[in-house]
Amino acid sequence: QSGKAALNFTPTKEDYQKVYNKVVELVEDAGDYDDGSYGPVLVRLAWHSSGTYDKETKTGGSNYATMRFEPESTHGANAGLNVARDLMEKVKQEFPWISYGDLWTLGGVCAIQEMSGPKIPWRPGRIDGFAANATPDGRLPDATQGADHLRNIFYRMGFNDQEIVALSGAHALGRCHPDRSGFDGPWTFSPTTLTNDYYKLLFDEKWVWKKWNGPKQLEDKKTRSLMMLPTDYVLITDKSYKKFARAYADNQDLFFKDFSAAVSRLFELGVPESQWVTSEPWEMKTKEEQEA
Ligand code: DDH
Repeated sequence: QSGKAALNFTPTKEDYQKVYNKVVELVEDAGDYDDGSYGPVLVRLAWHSSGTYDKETKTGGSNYATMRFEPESTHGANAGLNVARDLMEKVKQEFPWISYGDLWTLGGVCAIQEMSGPKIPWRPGRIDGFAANATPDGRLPDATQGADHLRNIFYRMGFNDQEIVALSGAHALGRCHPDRSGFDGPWTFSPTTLTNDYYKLLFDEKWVWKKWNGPKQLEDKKTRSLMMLPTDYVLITDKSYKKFARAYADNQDLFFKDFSAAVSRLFELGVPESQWVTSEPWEMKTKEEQEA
């Protein structure tokens, strides 16, 4: 269907900017969802649609948007992402020519930029795949595990330790939901604004195991209102991760620069070079820039 649309319509950067603006509008219209925004869950959708990539077999990644299909849509790690997919479906109705992979990753870019994050260079070219392209369960990180597990998962995507730490800073955004992951609570006091607070809090607060019936997670001793997953906490216990976490805690500009580069690459995983419509990724304009 999208192939047919592509025959008589070649979208330009301005057309994609319209899609971006529609996402902004829908997020605004949606009102006070969760901590006040659908932004975080849109970032998570873009990440989970990309983070299935395996560089050895060149399978997974954002190209085919296979999370539309069962069983990938019902994988434990994707619990709750139907909320984000349903919101993006409203965008798709207005812009039927865009592929789901482009739509979801652009939604993530939009959410990060509009939540005060850095520009995330992005380009279109993903195509809709089939259920047969879906990846097996277990490719996304398991929050109950440790440093080695993180390396296994992210090295498989082609990332190094520095990039693992930079990407994890996305947890400045959003929260854990007991009915989705089983974990509970936000990582920072400003879950709809991207900052380097995630790293600062890791170092500055005293983290203790939460006493509850849920899965093992940490809480800050002072307010008991913030949380860290076991996989977050290893960023300051593992020697290699720790030096990057320290650098990001001390310098938000450095975090933004490295986060932007790593996320841009993350969202492109699994897309063959020949599919890109431009060799240079674009910087989409924020709502604020367009109003200026
Ligand atoms: Fe994450 N993440 N994530 N995460 N993530 C959760 C929520 C959010 C892990 C586990 C969880 C990244 C890395 C990891 C976001 C972005 C990113 C939740 C809670 C769990 C559990 C889900 C729920 O209950 O609703 C683990 C483990 C890792 C890891 O090992 C590194 C990365 C790389 C990103 C990224 O975007 C680059 C965001 C945003 C959320 C908040 C979602 C929401 O609805 O709010």
